[in-house]
Amino acid sequence: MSGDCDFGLIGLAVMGENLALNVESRGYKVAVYNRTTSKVDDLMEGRAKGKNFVGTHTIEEFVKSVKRPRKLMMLVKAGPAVDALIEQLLPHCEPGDIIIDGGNEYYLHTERRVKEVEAAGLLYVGCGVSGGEEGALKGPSLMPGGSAEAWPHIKEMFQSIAAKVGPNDDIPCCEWLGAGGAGNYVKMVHNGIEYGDMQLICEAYQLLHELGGLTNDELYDVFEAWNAGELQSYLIEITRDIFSVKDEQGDGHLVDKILDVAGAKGTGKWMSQLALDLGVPSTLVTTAVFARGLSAQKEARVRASETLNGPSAASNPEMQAIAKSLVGDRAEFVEAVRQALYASKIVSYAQGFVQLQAASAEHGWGLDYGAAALLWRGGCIIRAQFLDRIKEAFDKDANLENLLLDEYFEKAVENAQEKWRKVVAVASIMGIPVPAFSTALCYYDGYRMARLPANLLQAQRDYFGAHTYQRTDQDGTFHTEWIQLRKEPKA
Ligand code: NBP
Repeated sequence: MSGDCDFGLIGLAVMGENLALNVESRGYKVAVYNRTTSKVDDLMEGRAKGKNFVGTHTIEEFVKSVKRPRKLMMLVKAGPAVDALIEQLLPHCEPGDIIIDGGNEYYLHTERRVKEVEAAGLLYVGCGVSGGEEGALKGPSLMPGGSAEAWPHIKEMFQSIAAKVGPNDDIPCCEWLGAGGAGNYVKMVHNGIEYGDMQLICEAYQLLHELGGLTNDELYDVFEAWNAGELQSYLIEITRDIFSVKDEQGDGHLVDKILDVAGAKGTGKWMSQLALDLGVPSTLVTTAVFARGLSAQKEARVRASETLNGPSAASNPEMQAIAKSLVGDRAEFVEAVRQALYASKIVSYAQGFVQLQAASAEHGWGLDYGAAALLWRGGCIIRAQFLDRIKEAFDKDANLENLLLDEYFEKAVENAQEKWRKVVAVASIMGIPVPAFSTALCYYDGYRMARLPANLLQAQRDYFGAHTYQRTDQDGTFHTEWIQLRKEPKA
């Protein structure tokens, strides 16, 4: 038996409730269920009143109220809750039904669930959802992957509820990404890039505020100007807004009253861990994760600040003169920081796509990188104008090895690098930590070096552990008895 709903949604917390309303607003009839069933009643009596919804109080009633092949989406806490729900859904579902998980799930869980659910004759989709509560309601970025057969069934509905971009606002930020956990992986990299972007903006803020002496009102103007150019993005826009908000409980701006301890939910850490597993240097996200970790050691930092000294640059006229000669006057400094931010951001995205390529190769997903860039163009937290350029780069060359090799980005970094280097140098001279600006620059310099000092590293490994090495002038694997050949030490 099946009902007449086009779609079913489980999980009526912020994301689920708003997504259900979004789907209904596009002309679909929606069944809803929540473990705590009073939330179903609250929705039916509240925001869903008079709309095309069916509220259900058991999983069986929920499943039976949806048309076959059923499209049943979960937006619940990731992890065991999803496994528990799949177990409850399966006995009531029928072959061909589609179970969709919209949570921030670890991609390997989705890889496993695709196999388990397909073995039961159903289809399974792990769909990254980005854009928070507002995105879920008005148009999120959707990143689906899993059982490919499910895509034709959900495509129209998912593309209709997704954010739209393009000159006519008609290109949906929702495309099929690939098999298994591809959708969750792309969402995880999105979140990791978000970590990098936020850290870069925070470093720009500290430089402008502490070195440049800009007030919150001046920072507002700077971020407003930046948002009108190549840095245009949601994160720059909300940062601008933050500098305008006054503290309702006292004097001054709210941002100055907020404790400098950053929280994290873990997707940045996943991306860093997986980068290490793949052996790809995603240094921006890793640095951003560590920067949040250092911020969380607030009490230790306060103690250390009473003991550890930095350069006396702030009070040293000679150092200040060097800094000034590097970055010029205030306007030039602001522009230099903008260029450092832009170049570092390009490196961050380049690293994200390299990691996606490595993961896709390992799992055989056949990821479409241009599509991933397009999905991030609207609806999500990292939405930014320059994602159009990334899409264009992958449209030109689907197998582009690194974004930095695309002509547009190559030139952009080349144009920015002089100022970028000066900003990192000045920060170092003045004792201001810019871990993300610096690691981005180190990656750029390391990546463009035909020869790195790893020759010496290989010699060290062979010396102490007989790990062998290869030569530049001959094929084969070599080992040297370094102690026998070395110069006798004096002592
Ligand atoms: P939460 O992540 O806070 O989850 C709350 C929902 O999960 C409630 O409906 C709750 O039911 C249900 N739930 C739990 Br907890 N354990 C359950 C179980 N064992 N069986 C059935 N249901 C269970 O909600 P959210 O913030 O709306 O996020 C939903 C998903 O979307 C998460 O994976 C999240 O990571 C992801 N996401 C969130 C955002 C965001 O901005 N919040 C953005 C993008 C993605 P109950 O009412 O009975 O407790």
